[in-house]
Amino acid sequence: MFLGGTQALSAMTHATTTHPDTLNASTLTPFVDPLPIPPTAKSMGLRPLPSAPKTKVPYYRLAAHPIELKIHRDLKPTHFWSFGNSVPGPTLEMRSGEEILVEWANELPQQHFLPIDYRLDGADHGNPQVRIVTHLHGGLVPPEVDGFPEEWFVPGKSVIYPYPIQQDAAMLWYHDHAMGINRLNIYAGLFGAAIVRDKTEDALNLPSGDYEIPLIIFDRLITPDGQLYYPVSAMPRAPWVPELFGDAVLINGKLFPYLDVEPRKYRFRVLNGSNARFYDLSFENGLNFHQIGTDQGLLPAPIDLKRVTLAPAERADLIIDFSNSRGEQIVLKNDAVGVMQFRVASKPVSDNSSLPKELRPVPKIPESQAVKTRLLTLDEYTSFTGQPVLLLLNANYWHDPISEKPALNSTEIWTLINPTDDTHPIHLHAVRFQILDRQSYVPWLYQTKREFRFLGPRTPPDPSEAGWKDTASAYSKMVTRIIVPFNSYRGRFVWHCHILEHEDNEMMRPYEIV
Ligand SMILES: [Cu+2]
Repeated sequence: MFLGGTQALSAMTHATTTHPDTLNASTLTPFVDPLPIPPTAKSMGLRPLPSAPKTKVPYYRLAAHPIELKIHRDLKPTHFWSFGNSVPGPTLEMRSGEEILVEWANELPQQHFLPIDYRLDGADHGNPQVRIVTHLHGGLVPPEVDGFPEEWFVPGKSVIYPYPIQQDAAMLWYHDHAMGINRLNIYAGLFGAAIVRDKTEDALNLPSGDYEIPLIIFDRLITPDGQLYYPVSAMPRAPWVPELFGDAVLINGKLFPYLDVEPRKYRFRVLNGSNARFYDLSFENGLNFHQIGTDQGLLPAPIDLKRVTLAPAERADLIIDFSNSRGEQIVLKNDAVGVMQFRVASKPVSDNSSLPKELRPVPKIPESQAVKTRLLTLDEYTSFTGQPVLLLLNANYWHDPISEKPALNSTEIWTLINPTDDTHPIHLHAVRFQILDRQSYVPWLYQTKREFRFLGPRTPPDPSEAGWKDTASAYSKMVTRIIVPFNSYRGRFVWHCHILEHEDNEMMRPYEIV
């Protein structure tokens, strides 16, 4: 059994229950809007690299600004913030070994349109309301271009980040990372896909061009007049809520879209861009997914799945073969709810693309390679009414001194100890890693006596997450071990929970590769 489904449910136990001011998305007619495909970002010519002025590389400019977007035929346009004219913003196409320059600009208004909690670190009164800084999630890039949460900038300003991409082909994504308001900025629409390609992938003859499509899934709460609604707590001076769950599940910016497909193989690059929701995707008719990749690129071989489970920020690279479904209309479900429809044409087509048996070797990192094991707890603190009020990593606040200082080119095991009722998707910047195993344990014994009593054997990762990862689900009441080679760059980065409400309320820590 794959734990994702049940564990995902436990992550929802703190969901704020009713939102009288929001629309019930299930009352909208499904499958009346075609799936939008975010445009590819266009380079604005070549520019010299700041570090090597004789070298000119493609230059892009992505400016955050307000837009209005139709998310459903029967809704008025919705106000978003975007790095383009769509949400998600334009897709950045990159090749391993080729550097690019991206200017991230802030052309937003001075006032935020979502509820800021001024108690949160970084969002304090005195700081400007509107601040952005972009992180390339999964990008193995130097600290000065990683988008450190405190290196935000205000409307009218911009930064130019050179990205020296030298990593395996993978689907990355860019998103805002501004301290204390990250959950609001991403909710507002400040994110998009970034695809890295390389020669190994080229040689595989996977479906490409019109047959390779990103599916970026994110949930929102929508008011009856079609606007984004972000809930607040019952306490006016502490509006933070522990998780955001919306009943409106958007794919590439549309609610319940449909996609006309030919009866052949397609490659879908699926990203969970939600604040807190886990997805459990399946086809109503039982069609298979062939998963070929994880967060950080290709798996050693395709695996066949009936369900695909994704925590916030996780990606799945999927091949879906519609060749035996001519003339059918196939609904993609999340849990029991249909979220998208594929309309398969009836006329047969020729398909020259491949689903190779072997993709890219992913050598397992031996545990013996690790020079250090860190025990790190994931902590949640609740009020007297049982409401979560604060989340920490290893009982440390953001501003506590840096405690994790792995050496450059060393390998470590990070043991994530989760006594809470939630699954926390843990993301480390600047590295890729492998999941070693998970094991049930007795939380109170560890919390009181620092003793481990295990309730079962170590379970290896599910085949769907047994490749290179940058985000791993640390399941409730379990110990999750990851093995991490710190072989990118020296400097200060962050690691955090990718439930954005947790991250904004102290479940994020700096770490330093030394
Ligand atoms: Cu969390």
